[in-house]
Amino acid sequence: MDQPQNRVFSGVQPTGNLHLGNYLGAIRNFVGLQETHECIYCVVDMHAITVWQDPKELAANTREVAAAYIASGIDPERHIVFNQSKVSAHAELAWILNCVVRIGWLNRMTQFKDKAGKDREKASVGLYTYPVLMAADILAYRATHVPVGEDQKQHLELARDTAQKFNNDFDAPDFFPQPEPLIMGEATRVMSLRDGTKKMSKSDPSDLSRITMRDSADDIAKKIRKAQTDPDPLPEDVKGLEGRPGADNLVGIYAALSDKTKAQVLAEFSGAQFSVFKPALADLAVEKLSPITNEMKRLMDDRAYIDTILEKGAERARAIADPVLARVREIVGFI
Ligand code: AQP
Repeated sequence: MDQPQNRVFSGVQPTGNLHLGNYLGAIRNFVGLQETHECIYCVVDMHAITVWQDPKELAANTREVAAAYIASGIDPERHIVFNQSKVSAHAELAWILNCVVRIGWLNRMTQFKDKAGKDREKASVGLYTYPVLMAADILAYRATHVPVGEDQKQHLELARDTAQKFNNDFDAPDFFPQPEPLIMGEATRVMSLRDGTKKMSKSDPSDLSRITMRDSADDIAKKIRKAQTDPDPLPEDVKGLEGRPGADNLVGIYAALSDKTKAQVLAEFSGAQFSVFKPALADLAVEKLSPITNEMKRLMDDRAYIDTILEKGAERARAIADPVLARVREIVGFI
Protein backbone atom coordinates (compact mmCIF):
# COMPACT_ATOMS: atom_id res chain seq x y z
CA MET A 1 0.00 0.00 0.00
CA ASP A 2 1.54 3.33 -1.07
CA GLN A 3 2.31 5.78 1.69
CA PRO A 4 1.58 9.41 0.73
CA GLN A 5 4.30 11.84 1.82
CA ASN A 6 2.23 15.00 2.20
CA ARG A 7 -1.19 14.11 3.48
CA VAL A 8 -2.75 16.49 6.01
CA PHE A 9 -5.65 15.56 8.30
CA SER A 10 -7.23 17.83 10.88
CA GLY A 11 -10.60 18.62 12.42
CA VAL A 12 -12.67 21.02 14.47
CA GLN A 13 -15.51 20.04 16.81
CA PRO A 14 -18.98 21.38 16.00
CA THR A 15 -19.62 22.46 19.58
CA GLY A 16 -20.76 26.03 18.80
CA ASN A 17 -19.03 29.35 19.50
CA LEU A 18 -16.30 28.83 16.90
CA HIS A 19 -13.73 31.41 17.97
CA LEU A 20 -10.61 33.33 17.04
CA GLY A 21 -8.42 30.63 18.68
CA ASN A 22 -9.94 27.97 16.42
CA TYR A 23 -9.37 30.27 13.45
CA LEU A 24 -5.79 31.38 14.18
CA GLY A 25 -4.64 28.14 15.80
CA ALA A 26 -6.17 25.82 13.23
CA ILE A 27 -8.46 26.85 10.36
CA ARG A 28 -6.25 29.60 8.93
CA ASN A 29 -3.31 27.21 8.86
CA PHE A 30 -5.47 24.61 7.11
CA VAL A 31 -5.95 27.12 4.28
CA GLY A 32 -2.22 27.72 3.82
CA LEU A 33 -1.42 24.01 3.51
CA GLN A 34 -3.62 23.50 0.47
CA GLU A 35 -0.90 24.52 -2.00
CA THR A 36 1.65 22.00 -0.79
CA HIS A 37 -0.35 19.12 0.68
CA GLU A 38 -3.25 16.80 -0.02
CA CYS A 39 -5.68 17.95 2.68
CA ILE A 40 -8.52 16.21 4.50
CA TYR A 41 -10.51 18.52 6.78
CA CYS A 42 -13.11 16.97 9.02
CA VAL A 43 -15.93 18.32 11.17
CA VAL A 44 -15.47 15.98 14.12
CA ASP A 45 -19.07 15.49 15.24
CA MET A 46 -18.28 12.17 16.96
CA HIS A 47 -15.80 14.00 19.17
CA ALA A 48 -18.41 16.66 19.92
CA ILE A 49 -20.81 14.16 21.54
CA THR A 50 -18.24 13.19 24.18
CA VAL A 51 -20.03 15.96 26.07
CA TRP A 52 -23.79 16.49 25.75
CA GLN A 53 -24.93 18.19 22.54
CA ASP A 54 -28.46 19.14 21.69
CA PRO A 55 -29.12 17.16 18.46
CA LYS A 56 -30.60 20.11 16.53
CA GLU A 57 -27.74 22.37 17.55
CA LEU A 58 -25.19 19.70 16.69
CA ALA A 59 -26.54 19.52 13.13
CA ALA A 60 -26.51 23.32 12.77
CA ASN A 61 -23.02 23.58 14.29
CA THR A 62 -21.73 20.87 11.94
CA ARG A 63 -22.88 22.91 8.96
CA GLU A 64 -21.43 26.04 10.55
CA VAL A 65 -17.93 24.54 10.87
CA ALA A 66 -18.11 23.37 7.24
CA ALA A 67 -19.18 26.91 6.25
CA ALA A 68 -16.29 28.37 8.28
CA TYR A 69 -13.81 26.10 6.48
CA ILE A 70 -15.07 27.14 3.07
CA ALA A 71 -15.52 30.84 3.93
CA SER A 72 -11.94 30.91 5.27
CA GLY A 73 -10.64 29.68 1.92
CA ILE A 74 -10.60 25.88 2.00
CA ASP A 75 -11.43 24.58 -1.46
CA PRO A 76 -13.75 21.55 -1.09
CA GLU A 77 -13.29 20.61 -4.74
CA ARG A 78 -9.51 20.26 -4.58
CA HIS A 79 -9.41 18.92 -1.04
CA ILE A 80 -11.76 16.92 1.17
CA VAL A 81 -14.28 18.46 3.60
CA PHE A 82 -16.66 16.09 5.40
CA ASN A 83 -18.13 15.20 8.77
CA GLN A 84 -16.67 12.34 10.76
CA SER A 85 -19.85 10.38 11.52
CA LYS A 86 -20.42 9.76 7.79
CA VAL A 87 -17.28 7.61 7.54
CA SER A 88 -17.57 4.47 9.68
CA ALA A 89 -13.82 3.74 9.44
CA HIS A 90 -13.22 6.28 12.23
CA ALA A 91 -15.31 4.34 14.76
CA GLU A 92 -14.11 0.96 13.58
CA LEU A 93 -10.43 1.83 13.76
CA ALA A 94 -10.96 3.58 17.10
CA TRP A 95 -12.19 0.28 18.58
CA ILE A 96 -9.14 -1.60 17.35
CA LEU A 97 -6.85 1.13 18.65
CA ASN A 98 -8.69 1.11 22.00
CA CYS A 99 -7.20 -2.36 22.32
CA VAL A 100 -3.69 -1.06 21.52
CA VAL A 101 -3.60 2.10 23.67
CA ARG A 102 -2.82 1.55 27.37
CA ILE A 103 -4.96 2.95 30.19
CA GLY A 104 -1.81 4.54 31.68
CA TRP A 105 -1.39 6.62 28.53
CA LEU A 106 -4.93 7.99 28.77
CA ASN A 107 -4.55 8.69 32.48
CA ARG A 108 -1.83 11.20 31.61
CA MET A 109 -4.00 13.28 29.24
CA THR A 110 -4.39 16.76 30.70
CA GLN A 111 -7.39 17.70 28.51
CA PHE A 112 -9.47 14.90 30.08
CA LYS A 113 -8.49 16.09 33.55
CA ASP A 114 -9.46 19.67 32.63
CA LYS A 115 -12.72 18.80 30.93
CA ALA A 116 -13.90 16.12 33.36
CA GLY A 117 -13.11 18.40 36.32
CA LYS A 118 -13.63 17.16 39.84
CA ASP A 119 -16.54 14.86 39.03
CA ARG A 120 -14.68 12.40 36.82
CA GLU A 121 -17.04 9.52 37.57
CA LYS A 122 -19.77 11.38 35.71
CA ALA A 123 -17.70 12.07 32.55
CA SER A 124 -18.58 9.94 29.54
CA VAL A 125 -16.34 7.03 28.60
CA GLY A 126 -16.09 8.74 25.20
CA LEU A 127 -14.47 11.81 26.76
CA TYR A 128 -11.85 9.53 28.33
CA THR A 129 -11.07 7.70 25.09
CA TYR A 130 -11.29 10.88 22.95
CA PRO A 131 -7.53 10.78 22.13
CA VAL A 132 -7.92 7.23 20.74
CA LEU A 133 -10.66 8.38 18.35
CA MET A 134 -8.38 11.27 17.37
CA ALA A 135 -5.55 8.81 16.63
CA ALA A 136 -8.00 6.76 14.52
CA ASP A 137 -9.08 9.89 12.60
CA ILE A 138 -5.50 10.56 11.59
CA LEU A 139 -4.31 7.00 11.04
CA ALA A 140 -7.36 5.93 8.99
CA TYR A 141 -5.92 8.17 6.26
CA ARG A 142 -2.27 7.36 7.09
CA ALA A 143 -1.90 11.13 7.33
CA THR A 144 1.63 12.49 7.66
CA HIS A 145 0.90 15.99 9.02
CA VAL A 146 -1.65 17.35 11.48
CA PRO A 147 -2.08 21.14 11.88
CA VAL A 148 -3.38 21.89 15.40
CA GLY A 149 -3.21 24.47 18.16
CA GLU A 150 -0.75 23.89 20.98
CA ASP A 151 -3.42 22.39 23.25
CA GLN A 152 -3.59 19.30 21.01
CA LYS A 153 0.12 18.51 21.17
CA GLN A 154 -0.25 15.84 23.85
CA HIS A 155 -3.00 14.07 21.87
CA LEU A 156 -0.77 14.09 18.80
CA GLU A 157 2.02 12.47 20.79
CA LEU A 158 -0.44 9.76 21.81
CA ALA A 159 -1.38 9.24 18.14
CA ARG A 160 2.32 8.80 17.31
CA ASP A 161 2.81 6.30 20.15
CA THR A 162 -0.32 4.44 19.04
CA ALA A 163 0.95 4.15 15.45
CA GLN A 164 4.27 2.82 16.67
CA LYS A 165 2.75 0.32 19.11
CA PHE A 166 0.33 -0.99 16.47
CA ASN A 167 3.20 -1.45 13.99
CA ASN A 168 5.32 -3.24 16.63
CA ASP A 169 2.56 -5.39 18.15
CA PHE A 170 1.40 -6.68 14.77
CA ASP A 171 4.84 -6.82 13.18
CA ALA A 172 3.73 -4.41 10.46
CA PRO A 173 6.76 -2.12 10.21
CA ASP A 174 5.95 1.34 8.85
CA PHE A 175 2.27 0.49 8.24
CA PHE A 176 1.11 3.58 10.10
CA PRO A 177 3.36 6.62 9.60
CA GLN A 178 4.30 8.82 12.58
CA PRO A 179 2.03 11.86 12.09
CA GLU A 180 3.87 15.16 12.56
CA PRO A 181 2.12 17.98 14.42
CA LEU A 182 2.16 21.33 12.59
CA ILE A 183 1.86 24.04 15.22
CA MET A 184 2.16 27.22 13.21
CA GLY A 185 2.08 31.00 13.51
CA GLU A 186 2.21 33.55 16.31
CA ALA A 187 -1.12 32.48 17.85
CA THR A 188 -0.79 28.77 18.59
CA ARG A 189 -2.51 29.39 21.91
CA VAL A 190 -4.94 32.32 21.90
CA MET A 191 -5.94 33.21 25.45
CA SER A 192 -9.23 34.34 26.95
CA LEU A 193 -9.87 38.08 26.62
CA ARG A 194 -11.06 38.08 30.24
CA ASP A 195 -8.11 36.14 31.67
CA GLY A 196 -4.83 35.99 29.79
CA THR A 197 -3.76 32.87 31.67
CA LYS A 198 -6.68 30.75 30.37
CA LYS A 199 -7.11 29.38 26.83
CA MET A 200 -9.79 31.06 24.70
CA SER A 201 -12.41 28.34 24.58
CA LYS A 202 -15.88 27.57 23.25
CA SER A 203 -17.13 26.47 26.64
CA ASP A 204 -16.09 29.54 28.67
CA PRO A 205 -19.33 30.83 30.25
CA SER A 206 -18.36 34.45 29.43
CA ASP A 207 -19.09 35.51 25.86
CA LEU A 208 -16.70 38.43 26.44
CA SER A 209 -13.83 35.93 26.77
CA ARG A 210 -13.81 35.12 23.05
CA ILE A 211 -14.25 36.68 19.64
CA THR A 212 -16.46 34.31 17.69
CA MET A 213 -16.69 33.82 13.95
CA ARG A 214 -20.30 35.04 14.18
CA ASP A 215 -19.48 38.35 15.88
CA SER A 216 -20.44 41.63 14.22
CA ALA A 217 -17.91 44.47 13.86
CA ASP A 218 -19.48 46.12 16.93
CA ASP A 219 -19.19 42.93 19.00
CA ILE A 220 -15.53 42.57 18.05
CA ALA A 221 -14.74 46.19 18.94
CA LYS A 222 -16.61 45.91 22.26
CA LYS A 223 -14.87 42.67 23.28
CA ILE A 224 -11.42 44.07 22.47
CA ARG A 225 -12.20 47.31 24.30
CA LYS A 226 -13.19 45.31 27.38
CA ALA A 227 -10.27 42.86 27.13
CA GLN A 228 -8.33 42.54 30.35
CA THR A 229 -4.95 44.32 30.21
CA ASP A 230 -2.82 46.36 32.61
CA PRO A 231 -2.20 50.11 32.99
CA ASP A 232 1.32 50.12 31.42
CA PRO A 233 2.07 51.09 27.83
CA LEU A 234 3.28 48.46 25.37
CA PRO A 235 6.94 47.53 25.84
CA GLU A 236 9.61 47.87 23.18
CA ASP A 237 10.49 44.18 22.96
CA VAL A 238 8.96 40.74 23.49
CA LYS A 239 10.80 40.26 26.80
CA GLY A 240 8.79 43.18 28.16
CA LEU A 241 5.58 41.15 27.71
CA GLU A 242 6.70 38.64 30.34
CA GLY A 243 4.34 38.61 33.32
CA ARG A 244 1.75 40.60 31.29
CA PRO A 245 -0.52 37.81 29.93
CA GLY A 246 -3.34 40.11 28.76
CA ALA A 247 -0.94 42.36 26.83
CA ASP A 248 0.99 39.39 25.45
CA ASN A 249 -2.27 37.84 24.18
CA LEU A 250 -3.43 40.99 22.37
CA VAL A 251 -0.01 41.54 20.78
CA GLY A 252 0.01 37.87 19.68
CA ILE A 253 -3.44 38.24 18.11
CA TYR A 254 -2.38 41.41 16.30
CA ALA A 255 0.79 39.67 15.06
CA ALA A 256 -1.10 36.63 13.78
CA LEU A 257 -3.81 38.69 12.07
CA SER A 258 -1.26 40.94 10.36
CA ASP A 259 1.18 38.13 9.46
CA LYS A 260 3.90 39.78 11.51
CA THR A 261 5.98 38.67 14.46
CA LYS A 262 5.28 40.03 17.94
CA ALA A 263 8.64 41.85 17.72
CA GLN A 264 7.48 43.66 14.57
CA VAL A 265 4.19 44.64 16.21
CA LEU A 266 6.04 46.01 19.23
CA ALA A 267 8.42 47.93 16.99
CA GLU A 268 5.32 49.67 15.60
CA PHE A 269 3.45 50.19 18.90
CA SER A 270 6.26 50.51 21.45
CA GLY A 271 5.20 52.97 24.16
CA ALA A 272 1.57 53.08 22.96
CA GLN A 273 -1.23 52.96 25.53
CA PHE A 274 -3.99 50.36 25.17
CA SER A 275 -6.35 53.24 24.37
CA VAL A 276 -4.42 53.46 21.07
CA PHE A 277 -3.54 49.79 20.53
CA LYS A 278 -6.99 48.31 21.20
CA PRO A 279 -8.82 50.33 18.50
CA ALA A 280 -6.04 49.45 16.02
CA LEU A 281 -6.45 45.76 16.92
CA ALA A 282 -10.24 46.02 16.63
CA ASP A 283 -9.96 47.56 13.14
CA LEU A 284 -7.57 44.84 12.04
CA ALA A 285 -9.73 42.04 13.48
CA VAL A 286 -12.84 43.42 11.76
CA GLU A 287 -10.97 43.80 8.47
CA LYS A 288 -9.79 40.16 8.59
CA LEU A 289 -12.80 38.46 10.15
CA SER A 290 -15.86 40.29 8.79
CA PRO A 291 -15.50 39.02 5.19
CA ILE A 292 -15.32 35.46 6.55
CA THR A 293 -18.32 35.99 8.84
CA ASN A 294 -20.37 37.42 5.95
CA GLU A 295 -19.44 34.55 3.65
CA MET A 296 -20.27 32.03 6.40
CA LYS A 297 -23.74 33.59 6.72
CA ARG A 298 -24.27 33.38 2.98
CA LEU A 299 -23.21 29.71 2.92
CA MET A 300 -25.35 28.85 5.96
CA ASP A 301 -28.37 30.10 4.03
CA ASP A 302 -27.60 27.53 1.32
CA ARG A 303 -28.01 24.37 3.37
CA ALA A 304 -28.31 22.14 0.30
CA TYR A 305 -24.88 23.31 -0.91
CA ILE A 306 -23.20 22.56 2.45
CA ASP A 307 -24.88 19.15 2.68
CA THR A 308 -23.74 18.25 -0.84
CA ILE A 309 -20.14 19.26 -0.01
CA LEU A 310 -20.22 17.08 3.12
CA GLU A 311 -21.75 14.12 1.28
CA LYS A 312 -19.27 14.24 -1.60
CA GLY A 313 -16.38 14.79 0.80
CA ALA A 314 -17.44 11.73 2.81
CA GLU A 315 -17.50 9.61 -0.33
CA ARG A 316 -13.95 10.67 -1.17
CA ALA A 317 -12.85 10.14 2.44
CA ARG A 318 -14.29 6.60 2.42
CA ALA A 319 -12.37 5.85 -0.77
CA ILE A 320 -9.14 6.50 1.16
CA ALA A 321 -10.03 5.12 4.60
CA ASP A 322 -11.86 1.92 3.61
CA PRO A 323 -8.84 0.23 1.95
CA VAL A 324 -6.69 1.20 4.97
CA LEU A 325 -9.29 -0.42 7.24
CA ALA A 326 -9.42 -3.52 5.05
CA ARG A 327 -5.65 -3.90 5.48
CA VAL A 328 -5.90 -3.26 9.24
CA ARG A 329 -8.48 -6.05 9.49
CA GLU A 330 -6.09 -8.45 7.74
CA ILE A 331 -3.17 -7.35 9.93
CA VAL A 332 -5.22 -7.89 13.10
CA GLY A 333 -6.46 -11.29 11.92
CA PHE A 334 -10.15 -10.57 11.38
CA ILE A 335 -11.63 -12.87 8.72
N1 AQP B 1 -7.38 29.08 22.22
C1 AQP B 1 -6.87 28.45 21.18
N2 AQP B 1 -5.76 28.91 20.57
C2 AQP B 1 -5.23 28.27 19.48
N3 AQP B 1 -5.80 27.16 18.95
C3 AQP B 1 -6.91 26.67 19.52
N4 AQP B 1 -7.71 25.62 19.24
C4 AQP B 1 -8.73 25.56 20.11
N5 AQP B 1 -8.63 26.57 20.99
C5 AQP B 1 -7.52 27.28 20.65
C6 AQP B 1 -7.47 24.71 18.12
O1 AQP B 1 -8.64 24.65 17.34
C7 AQP B 1 -8.74 23.35 16.77
C8 AQP B 1 -10.12 22.83 16.97
O2 AQP B 1 -10.40 22.73 18.33
P1 AQP B 1 -11.61 21.83 18.80
O3 AQP B 1 -12.85 22.52 18.56
O4 AQP B 1 -11.54 20.51 18.16
O5 AQP B 1 -11.34 21.51 20.30
P2 AQP B 1 -10.99 22.32 21.57
O6 AQP B 1 -9.51 22.50 21.65
O7 AQP B 1 -11.59 21.58 22.69
O8 AQP B 1 -11.70 23.72 21.38
P3 AQP B 1 -12.17 24.70 22.48
O9 AQP B 1 -12.59 25.90 21.78
O10 AQP B 1 -11.14 24.92 23.52
O11 AQP B 1 -13.42 24.01 23.12
P4 AQP B 1 -13.71 23.65 24.64
O12 AQP B 1 -14.24 24.88 25.23
O13 AQP B 1 -14.73 22.57 24.54
O14 AQP B 1 -12.43 23.19 25.27
C9 AQP B 1 -7.65 22.49 17.41
O15 AQP B 1 -6.56 22.36 16.51
C10 AQP B 1 -7.24 23.28 18.61
O16 AQP B 1 -5.88 23.07 18.93
